[in-house]
Amino acid sequence: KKTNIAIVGATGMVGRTFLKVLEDRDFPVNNLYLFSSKKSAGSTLTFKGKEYIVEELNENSFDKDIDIALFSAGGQVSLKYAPIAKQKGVIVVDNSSAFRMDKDVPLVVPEVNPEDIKKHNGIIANPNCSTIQAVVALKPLHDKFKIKRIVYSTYQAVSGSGINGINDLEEGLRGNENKFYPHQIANNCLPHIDVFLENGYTKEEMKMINETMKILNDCSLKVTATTVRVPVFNCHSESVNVELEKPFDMKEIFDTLENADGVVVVDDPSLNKYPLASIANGKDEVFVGRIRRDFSLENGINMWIVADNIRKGAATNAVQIAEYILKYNLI
Ligand code: 2RA
Repeated sequence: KKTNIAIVGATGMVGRTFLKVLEDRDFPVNNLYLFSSKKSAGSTLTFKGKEYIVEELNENSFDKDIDIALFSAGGQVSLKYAPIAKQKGVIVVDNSSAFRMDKDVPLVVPEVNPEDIKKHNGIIANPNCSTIQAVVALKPLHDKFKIKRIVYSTYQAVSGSGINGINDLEEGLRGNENKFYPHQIANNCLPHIDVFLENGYTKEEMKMINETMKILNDCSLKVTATTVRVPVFNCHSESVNVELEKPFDMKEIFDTLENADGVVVVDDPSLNKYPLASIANGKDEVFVGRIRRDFSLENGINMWIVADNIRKGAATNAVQIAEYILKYNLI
Protein backbone atom coordinates (compact mmCIF):
# COMPACT_ATOMS: atom_id res chain seq x y z
CA LYS A 1 0.00 0.00 0.00
CA LYS A 2 1.59 3.28 -1.13
CA THR A 3 2.45 5.17 2.02
CA ASN A 4 3.11 8.85 2.77
CA ILE A 5 6.30 9.04 4.81
CA ALA A 6 7.89 11.88 6.79
CA ILE A 7 11.47 11.82 8.05
CA VAL A 8 12.28 14.09 11.00
CA GLY A 9 16.02 14.67 11.33
CA ALA A 10 16.43 13.89 7.62
CA THR A 11 19.95 15.33 7.24
CA GLY A 12 21.45 13.48 10.23
CA MET A 13 23.36 10.20 9.93
CA VAL A 14 20.32 8.06 10.82
CA GLY A 15 17.98 10.30 8.81
CA ARG A 16 20.01 9.83 5.64
CA THR A 17 20.19 6.10 6.33
CA PHE A 18 16.37 5.96 6.67
CA LEU A 19 16.24 7.15 3.04
CA LYS A 20 18.83 4.61 1.92
CA VAL A 21 17.08 1.72 3.69
CA LEU A 22 13.65 2.74 2.33
CA GLU A 23 15.24 2.56 -1.14
CA ASP A 24 17.17 -0.68 -0.49
CA ARG A 25 14.01 -2.42 0.73
CA ASP A 26 11.79 -0.86 -1.93
CA PHE A 27 9.38 0.40 0.73
CA PRO A 28 6.15 1.57 -1.02
CA VAL A 29 6.67 5.31 -0.55
CA ASN A 30 4.01 7.58 -2.06
CA ASN A 31 4.69 11.15 -0.85
CA LEU A 32 7.92 11.85 1.04
CA TYR A 33 8.42 14.82 3.38
CA LEU A 34 11.84 15.67 4.86
CA PHE A 35 12.20 17.79 7.97
CA SER A 36 15.18 19.15 9.84
CA SER A 37 16.26 21.98 12.10
CA LYS A 38 16.49 25.54 10.70
CA LYS A 39 20.24 25.00 10.19
CA SER A 40 19.78 22.27 7.57
CA ALA A 41 16.48 23.42 6.05
CA GLY A 42 16.67 24.29 2.36
CA SER A 43 19.20 21.56 1.53
CA THR A 44 18.10 18.77 -0.78
CA LEU A 45 18.30 14.99 -0.48
CA THR A 46 17.78 12.42 -3.21
CA PHE A 47 15.38 9.50 -2.96
CA LYS A 48 14.93 7.09 -5.88
CA GLY A 49 16.62 9.56 -8.21
CA LYS A 50 14.31 12.44 -7.25
CA GLU A 51 15.42 15.51 -5.27
CA TYR A 52 13.48 16.53 -2.17
CA ILE A 53 13.86 19.85 -0.35
CA VAL A 54 14.40 19.57 3.42
CA GLU A 55 11.90 21.79 5.24
CA GLU A 56 12.25 23.32 8.69
CA LEU A 57 10.20 21.32 11.20
CA ASN A 58 7.35 23.27 12.83
CA GLU A 59 3.98 22.74 14.54
CA ASN A 60 2.18 22.60 11.19
CA SER A 61 4.52 20.08 9.54
CA PHE A 62 2.11 17.19 10.16
CA ASP A 63 -0.92 18.92 8.66
CA LYS A 64 0.13 17.26 5.40
CA ASP A 65 -1.15 13.80 4.41
CA ILE A 66 1.46 11.78 6.34
CA ASP A 67 0.84 8.13 7.34
CA ILE A 68 4.11 7.29 9.12
CA ALA A 69 6.80 9.61 10.50
CA LEU A 70 10.30 8.28 11.22
CA PHE A 71 12.00 10.42 13.89
CA SER A 72 15.71 10.61 14.60
CA ALA A 73 16.40 14.17 15.73
CA GLY A 74 17.10 13.73 19.45
CA GLY A 75 14.86 13.39 22.47
CA GLN A 76 13.84 17.04 22.74
CA VAL A 77 12.49 17.16 19.18
CA SER A 78 10.62 13.88 19.74
CA LEU A 79 9.13 15.05 23.03
CA LYS A 80 7.82 18.20 21.38
CA TYR A 81 6.74 17.00 17.92
CA ALA A 82 5.84 13.28 18.22
CA PRO A 83 2.67 14.13 20.23
CA ILE A 84 1.72 16.73 17.58
CA ALA A 85 2.15 14.15 14.81
CA LYS A 86 0.24 11.53 16.81
CA GLN A 87 -2.58 13.99 17.38
CA LYS A 88 -2.85 14.43 13.60
CA GLY A 89 -3.25 10.67 13.16
CA VAL A 90 0.33 10.00 12.10
CA ILE A 91 2.03 6.83 13.41
CA VAL A 92 5.42 7.85 14.79
CA VAL A 93 8.41 5.46 14.85
CA ASP A 94 10.78 7.25 17.21
CA ASN A 95 14.49 6.44 17.31
CA SER A 96 15.13 8.67 20.34
CA SER A 97 14.97 7.40 23.92
CA ALA A 98 12.17 9.85 24.80
CA PHE A 99 9.26 7.36 24.96
CA ARG A 100 11.00 3.95 25.12
CA MET A 101 10.03 3.15 28.70
CA ASP A 102 6.50 4.61 28.52
CA LYS A 103 4.11 1.75 29.38
CA ASP A 104 1.75 2.66 26.49
CA VAL A 105 4.56 2.88 23.93
CA PRO A 106 5.67 -0.42 22.34
CA LEU A 107 9.47 -0.85 22.25
CA VAL A 108 10.05 -3.08 19.22
CA VAL A 109 12.66 -5.19 17.47
CA PRO A 110 10.75 -6.85 14.60
CA GLU A 111 12.64 -10.17 14.90
CA VAL A 112 11.81 -10.27 18.62
CA ASN A 113 8.41 -8.76 19.51
CA PRO A 114 6.60 -7.64 16.32
CA GLU A 115 3.18 -8.30 17.87
CA ASP A 116 3.72 -5.39 20.27
CA ILE A 117 3.36 -3.05 17.26
CA LYS A 118 -0.38 -3.80 17.27
CA LYS A 119 -0.69 -2.22 20.73
CA HIS A 120 0.57 1.18 19.60
CA ASN A 121 -1.20 4.39 20.60
CA GLY A 122 0.37 6.50 17.88
CA ILE A 123 4.03 6.20 18.94
CA ILE A 124 6.28 3.13 18.55
CA ALA A 125 9.80 3.38 20.01
CA ASN A 126 12.95 2.10 18.36
CA PRO A 127 15.29 0.65 21.03
CA ASN A 128 18.86 1.75 21.65
CA CYS A 129 21.25 0.38 19.01
CA SER A 130 23.28 -1.64 21.52
CA THR A 131 20.09 -3.24 22.85
CA ILE A 132 18.70 -4.12 19.40
CA GLN A 133 21.66 -6.23 18.29
CA ALA A 134 21.76 -8.07 21.61
CA VAL A 135 18.09 -9.07 21.83
CA VAL A 136 18.04 -10.35 18.24
CA ALA A 137 20.54 -13.02 19.37
CA LEU A 138 19.11 -13.46 22.89
CA LYS A 139 15.43 -13.94 22.00
CA PRO A 140 15.77 -17.45 20.46
CA LEU A 141 17.88 -18.57 23.44
CA HIS A 142 15.32 -17.11 25.85
CA ASP A 143 12.47 -18.91 24.07
CA LYS A 144 14.25 -22.26 24.16
CA PHE A 145 16.33 -22.22 27.35
CA LYS A 146 14.91 -19.31 29.42
CA ILE A 147 17.51 -16.68 30.26
CA LYS A 148 18.25 -16.13 33.95
CA ARG A 149 21.00 -13.47 33.76
CA ILE A 150 22.82 -11.38 31.15
CA VAL A 151 26.15 -9.56 31.48
CA TYR A 152 26.76 -7.02 28.68
CA SER A 153 30.20 -5.56 27.89
CA THR A 154 30.01 -3.36 24.82
CA TYR A 155 32.63 -1.89 22.47
CA GLN A 156 30.71 0.89 20.73
CA ALA A 157 31.71 2.77 17.57
CA VAL A 158 31.97 6.55 17.49
CA SER A 159 29.21 6.77 14.85
CA GLY A 160 26.84 6.19 17.76
CA SER A 161 27.61 9.79 18.72
CA GLY A 162 26.93 11.03 15.20
CA ILE A 163 29.25 13.32 13.29
CA ASN A 164 30.79 14.65 16.54
CA GLY A 165 32.13 11.22 17.44
CA ILE A 166 33.49 10.60 13.97
CA ASN A 167 35.23 13.99 13.94
CA ASP A 168 36.84 13.38 17.34
CA LEU A 169 38.28 10.06 16.20
CA GLU A 170 39.47 11.42 12.85
CA GLU A 171 41.12 14.43 14.47
CA GLY A 172 42.45 12.33 17.36
CA LEU A 173 44.17 9.97 14.92
CA ARG A 174 45.86 13.05 13.42
CA GLY A 175 47.10 14.00 16.88
CA ASN A 176 44.65 16.88 17.25
CA GLU A 177 42.66 17.68 20.39
CA ASN A 178 39.23 16.06 20.80
CA LYS A 179 36.24 18.39 21.18
CA PHE A 180 33.29 16.13 21.92
CA TYR A 181 34.38 13.24 24.14
CA PRO A 182 35.61 13.92 27.71
CA HIS A 183 38.94 12.26 26.88
CA GLN A 184 40.93 11.45 23.74
CA ILE A 185 39.04 8.66 21.95
CA ALA A 186 41.98 7.82 19.67
CA ASN A 187 43.94 4.96 21.34
CA ASN A 188 41.57 4.98 24.33
CA CYS A 189 38.52 3.00 25.44
CA LEU A 190 36.10 5.33 27.28
CA PRO A 191 33.85 3.52 29.79
CA HIS A 192 31.47 6.47 29.54
CA ILE A 193 28.57 6.61 27.03
CA ASP A 194 25.90 9.27 27.66
CA VAL A 195 25.84 10.65 31.23
CA PHE A 196 26.60 9.15 34.65
CA LEU A 197 23.67 8.55 37.00
CA GLU A 198 23.44 8.54 40.81
CA ASN A 199 23.83 4.73 40.88
CA GLY A 200 27.25 4.86 39.23
CA TYR A 201 25.96 3.54 35.91
CA THR A 202 25.70 5.54 32.70
CA LYS A 203 22.39 6.21 30.94
CA GLU A 204 23.57 3.92 28.14
CA GLU A 205 24.07 1.04 30.59
CA MET A 206 20.66 1.57 32.18
CA LYS A 207 19.06 1.73 28.70
CA MET A 208 20.46 -1.73 27.89
CA ILE A 209 19.29 -3.13 31.22
CA ASN A 210 15.77 -1.65 31.16
CA GLU A 211 15.11 -2.02 27.42
CA THR A 212 16.19 -5.69 27.40
CA MET A 213 13.61 -6.54 30.08
CA LYS A 214 10.85 -4.61 28.27
CA ILE A 215 11.53 -6.09 24.81
CA LEU A 216 11.85 -9.66 26.11
CA ASN A 217 8.84 -8.92 28.34
CA ASP A 218 10.43 -10.50 31.39
CA CYS A 219 11.09 -8.37 34.48
CA SER A 220 12.57 -11.39 36.28
CA LEU A 221 15.67 -11.16 34.08
CA LYS A 222 18.89 -10.23 35.87
CA VAL A 223 20.83 -7.85 33.61
CA THR A 224 23.96 -5.75 34.08
CA ALA A 225 26.04 -3.75 31.60
CA THR A 226 29.29 -1.92 31.02
CA THR A 227 29.14 0.19 27.85
CA VAL A 228 32.41 1.44 26.37
CA ARG A 229 33.24 3.81 23.51
CA VAL A 230 36.10 2.44 21.39
CA PRO A 231 38.16 3.96 18.54
CA VAL A 232 36.13 2.26 15.78
CA PHE A 233 34.25 4.38 13.22
CA ASN A 234 31.13 2.21 12.72
CA CYS A 235 29.50 -0.97 14.12
CA HIS A 236 29.07 -1.93 17.74
CA SER A 237 30.66 -5.07 19.14
CA GLU A 238 29.41 -6.73 22.32
CA SER A 239 30.64 -9.48 24.61
CA VAL A 240 27.52 -11.09 26.07
CA ASN A 241 27.53 -13.62 28.92
CA VAL A 242 24.24 -15.46 29.38
CA GLU A 243 23.11 -17.74 32.21
CA LEU A 244 20.28 -20.03 31.10
CA GLU A 245 17.76 -21.86 33.26
CA LYS A 246 17.74 -25.09 31.27
CA PRO A 247 20.71 -27.39 30.52
CA PHE A 248 21.82 -27.61 26.89
CA ASP A 249 24.51 -29.05 24.67
CA MET A 250 26.47 -26.66 22.48
CA LYS A 251 25.05 -28.16 19.27
CA GLU A 252 21.59 -27.00 20.38
CA ILE A 253 22.93 -23.51 21.01
CA PHE A 254 24.55 -23.35 17.56
CA ASP A 255 21.43 -24.75 15.86
CA THR A 256 19.22 -22.24 17.69
CA LEU A 257 21.38 -19.27 16.69
CA GLU A 258 21.92 -20.48 13.11
CA ASN A 259 18.14 -20.68 12.65
CA ALA A 260 17.41 -17.39 14.39
CA ASP A 261 15.68 -14.62 12.39
CA GLY A 262 18.13 -11.82 11.54
CA VAL A 263 21.22 -13.68 12.84
CA VAL A 264 24.32 -14.74 10.88
CA VAL A 265 26.67 -17.06 12.81
CA VAL A 266 30.34 -16.39 12.03
CA ASP A 267 32.25 -18.86 14.19
CA ASP A 268 35.27 -20.93 13.19
CA PRO A 269 38.30 -20.16 15.38
CA SER A 270 40.41 -22.63 13.38
CA LEU A 271 40.06 -20.21 10.45
CA ASN A 272 40.15 -17.04 12.62
CA LYS A 273 36.46 -16.57 11.77
CA TYR A 274 34.43 -14.44 14.18
CA PRO A 275 32.22 -11.32 13.76
CA LEU A 276 34.03 -8.09 12.88
CA ALA A 277 32.91 -4.49 12.31
CA SER A 278 34.40 -4.79 8.81
CA ILE A 279 32.01 -7.72 8.15
CA ALA A 280 28.89 -6.06 9.64
CA ASN A 281 29.42 -2.60 8.15
CA GLY A 282 26.55 -1.61 5.82
CA LYS A 283 24.63 -4.82 6.55
CA ASP A 284 21.31 -5.39 8.36
CA GLU A 285 22.02 -8.73 10.04
CA VAL A 286 23.35 -9.36 13.54
CA PHE A 287 26.61 -11.32 13.44
CA VAL A 288 27.26 -13.81 16.27
CA GLY A 289 30.42 -15.79 17.05
CA ARG A 290 32.88 -16.89 19.74
CA ILE A 291 29.95 -19.01 20.94
CA ARG A 292 31.24 -21.13 23.80
CA ARG A 293 30.18 -22.59 27.12
CA ASP A 294 30.88 -20.55 30.25
CA PHE A 295 32.44 -23.27 32.44
CA SER A 296 32.11 -21.07 35.52
CA LEU A 297 28.30 -21.52 35.41
CA GLU A 298 26.00 -24.54 35.43
CA ASN A 299 24.22 -23.45 32.19
CA GLY A 300 26.15 -20.50 30.80
CA ILE A 301 27.47 -19.31 27.44
CA ASN A 302 29.58 -16.48 26.10
CA MET A 303 29.02 -14.82 22.70
CA TRP A 304 30.48 -11.99 20.60
CA ILE A 305 27.79 -9.98 18.77
CA VAL A 306 28.50 -7.36 16.09
CA ALA A 307 26.11 -5.22 14.03
CA ASP A 308 25.93 -1.97 12.10
CA ASN A 309 24.60 0.41 14.78
CA ILE A 310 23.33 2.95 12.21
CA ARG A 311 21.53 0.36 10.05
CA LYS A 312 20.16 -2.56 12.14
CA GLY A 313 20.82 -0.52 15.28
CA ALA A 314 18.62 2.35 14.14
CA ALA A 315 17.42 3.01 10.55
CA THR A 316 16.69 -0.53 9.33
CA ASN A 317 14.98 -1.53 12.59
CA ALA A 318 12.66 1.50 12.25
CA VAL A 319 11.89 0.75 8.58
CA GLN A 320 11.16 -2.89 9.48
CA ILE A 321 8.66 -1.57 12.06
CA ALA A 322 7.08 0.55 9.30
CA GLU A 323 6.84 -2.59 7.13
CA TYR A 324 4.96 -4.34 9.93
CA ILE A 325 2.61 -1.34 10.26
CA LEU A 326 1.61 -2.05 6.64
CA LYS A 327 1.63 -5.85 7.13
CA TYR A 328 -0.75 -5.49 10.11
CA ASN A 329 -2.94 -3.02 8.14
CA LEU A 330 -2.55 -0.41 10.88
CA ILE A 331 -2.91 2.52 8.46
C1 2RA B 1 25.66 5.51 21.25
N1 2RA B 1 23.84 3.96 21.62
O1 2RA B 1 26.24 4.57 20.72
C2 2RA B 1 24.23 5.36 21.71
C3 2RA B 1 23.29 6.24 20.92
N2 2RA B 1 23.33 5.97 19.54
O2 2RA B 1 26.16 6.64 21.43
